[in-house]
Amino acid sequence: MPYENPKDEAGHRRARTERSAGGGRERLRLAAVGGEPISGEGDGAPGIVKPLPPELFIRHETNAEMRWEAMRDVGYHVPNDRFFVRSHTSTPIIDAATWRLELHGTGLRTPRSFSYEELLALPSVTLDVAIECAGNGRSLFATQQDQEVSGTPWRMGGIGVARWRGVPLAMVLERAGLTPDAVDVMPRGLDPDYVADGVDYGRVRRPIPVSKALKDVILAYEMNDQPLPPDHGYPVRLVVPSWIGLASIKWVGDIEVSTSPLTSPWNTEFYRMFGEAYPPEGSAPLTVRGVRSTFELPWEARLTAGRTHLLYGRAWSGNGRIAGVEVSFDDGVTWHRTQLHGPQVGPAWTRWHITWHPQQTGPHTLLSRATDETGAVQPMRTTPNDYGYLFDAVVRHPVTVVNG
Ligand SMILES: Nc1nc2c(c(=O)[nH]1)N[C@H]1C(S)=C(S)[C@@H](COP(=O)(O)O)O[C@H]1N2
Ligand SMILES: [Mo]
Repeated sequence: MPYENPKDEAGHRRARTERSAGGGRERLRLAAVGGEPISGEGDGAPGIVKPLPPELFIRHETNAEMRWEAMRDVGYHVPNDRFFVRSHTSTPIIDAATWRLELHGTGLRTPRSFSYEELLALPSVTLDVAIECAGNGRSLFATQQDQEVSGTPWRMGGIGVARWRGVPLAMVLERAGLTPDAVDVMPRGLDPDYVADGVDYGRVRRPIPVSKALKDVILAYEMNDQPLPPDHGYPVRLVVPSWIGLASIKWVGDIEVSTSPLTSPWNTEFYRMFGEAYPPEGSAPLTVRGVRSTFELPWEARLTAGRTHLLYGRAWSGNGRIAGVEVSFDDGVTWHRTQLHGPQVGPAWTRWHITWHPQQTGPHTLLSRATDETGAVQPMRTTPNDYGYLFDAVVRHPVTVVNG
């Protein structure tokens, strides 16, 4: 059964087109819808294999968001059992013994395929890289900016950093005779066709330019020293550093390499900015992610008054390393520099901490604001777009201070 989601991007895109055809400007009522665990389904979710205990995850239909408090006292990497899952349909169960990666297209002189064993036998690289969904933070358009956007209502847990091991995509492309005039590379997943609002968009796929493919992309077969878990792309997925998560195609089965530009619904209809601030055909396809930060605290954390609390968080940017993170306890009137600690890998993230000694009980809002090495800093407000992509504004984290 194809999975249909009335709030999904495809449905909204069609509705948007119909509305603009009719000249109407009214908004669809598609605001964030809670994000509480669905009761009565055990620990799983439709299409996801691994358990999703409610203390670690917030479920969103075929997706599961990491709870940030689950990262307190956890090291630099997100363990595989708590890494967020974003899947358009469901996790396919693939037998690595019969799986093959097919390389084909006009941009290859010697198209060929690789078995799992052949890939594992090639020289490997190991990289710490964040994967973050373009929709991470989407629900905050509604809660912070009073804007209704369509799509999965992620809070800030649509991100994770893992240590990925695999083969540089460049090596595999070279072995298939990449031609000098090749321009685009399109990996395609082996998960079921994405069907939404009665339209079959085919298998999840999205082209990346050859220049990016040769730069730092890997065909990963290990995640945190384990074979890739089924939900994260077993046996092999792409890991595309610094780009939106969609580019990191899971369960890759074939890669088309072309001497002419390639398209798919994922770079024409979805994963572009649409809306008032953008041209009618949308922005260019989304690539690099912006700068963001968050606290490793429960949403609506409870902290005791009259005590010093050590608050932790993380910050990340597709532009490179984090230069600094500031925190405000008084709604942005004053800002305090945090201390950065631990590894600071550009395409991954940076941990930070700061102390806070709250005196007054009651509701508080904590703000964190990161700056990256290019000088990009989180704004107080993100320019809206219809699908709620790339929310990069300072997050208003609700906290209640209670008597000890
Ligand atoms: N084949 C396939 N690859 C995919 C997807 C998918 O649905 N199918 N989802 C993409 C999106 S939108 C994101 S954000 C990341 C999520 O990776 P994760 O589930 O390992 O966290 O995978 C990407 N790769
Ligand atoms: Mo995504």
